[in-house]
Amino acid sequence: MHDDKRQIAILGSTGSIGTQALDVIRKHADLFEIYALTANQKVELLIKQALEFLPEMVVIADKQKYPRLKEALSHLPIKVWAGEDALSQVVQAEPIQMVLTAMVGYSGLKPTLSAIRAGKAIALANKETLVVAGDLVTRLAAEKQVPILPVDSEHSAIFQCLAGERNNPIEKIILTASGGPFRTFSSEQLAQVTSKEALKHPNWNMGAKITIDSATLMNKGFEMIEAKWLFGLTTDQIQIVVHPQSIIHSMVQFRDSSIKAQMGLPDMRLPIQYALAYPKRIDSDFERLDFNRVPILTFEEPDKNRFRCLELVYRAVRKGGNMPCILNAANEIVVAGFLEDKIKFPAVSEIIEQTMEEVSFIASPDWESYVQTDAEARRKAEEIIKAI
Ligand code: MN3
Repeated sequence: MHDDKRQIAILGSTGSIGTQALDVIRKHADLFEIYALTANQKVELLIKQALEFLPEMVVIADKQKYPRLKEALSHLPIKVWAGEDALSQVVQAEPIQMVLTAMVGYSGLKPTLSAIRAGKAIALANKETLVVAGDLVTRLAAEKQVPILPVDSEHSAIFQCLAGERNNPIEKIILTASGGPFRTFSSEQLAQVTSKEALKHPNWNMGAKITIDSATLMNKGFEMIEAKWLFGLTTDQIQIVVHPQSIIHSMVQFRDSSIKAQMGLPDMRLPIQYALAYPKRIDSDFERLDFNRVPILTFEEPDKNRFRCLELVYRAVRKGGNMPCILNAANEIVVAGFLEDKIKFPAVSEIIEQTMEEVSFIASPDWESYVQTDAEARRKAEEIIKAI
């Protein structure tokens, strides 16, 4: 078979994380091999990637794009599948060693659980998976002894700070936030911002959904939940600090008061590469940080009044059960609405809050209840948007 190269499946290969992961893999063809690529709809890019990386299999979630994909790859021995269910099947293929989950939102949950069930190491870029069902996911991963390697830059930073600290408990973590494009805006200014302005992130180059989440600070709230599950922490052990330069990617404080930070220029390829090659550090030609050219690093407290989504995240976590799932579903709907300019910026948190109040609460949800909750919360949020 494929000698000793690490066999990788990428869920969401045409998105921002997926394409950056392929950049890393292209440069390290001696270490990694692509076994499977999947995309939601961008069929032309998927074809291009398949022709370059020659995976064993490709999946397009949007079934209407199947004929085009099939035809374009018909001269090659690549298996071509379509549909959501195929995503959960391909990740179980025997030779796959690691699955990079780079899909957007709730849709990443099911294939991630499927990959864990099959014992595949997870490079987790789909934070919504842990926001929605962190209990299910982490329990299953522990049971199957499957490592979940964070790709989110903050969580990768924390994970890197924990190297060599196996028996030293975390006192707290300091999760840094850039503050997004509207960090200095007043409430009045926030009421007028457009999706176009929100899509201009100051430091990080990311997909549309996460960029809007960064502008509302929902992303940081989600990352708080993600950290809670990944590192087994309480919310009291997680401090969010706004650090506009995005040089410190997060920190860990230990019980002797020592704080370790992981730093560098903001470049998602580093946390992607760290997860793919873990536990090894491998070469990179990424631009190096020169401290003589960073005049100042600043820190400030996040403002939960101007950025209400952050407050809603804490409320959802305190409540527990299916509440974070409701929060996530409502957020996916309002972000789509905001991107289509159907709603204004302040309505984002208002609609989420109303959805959280109106969807039925379940204290100990199982898989079925998560599926139902997600559907109900989406319906409710859509209804509220239509009524505006
Ligand atoms: Mn992040």
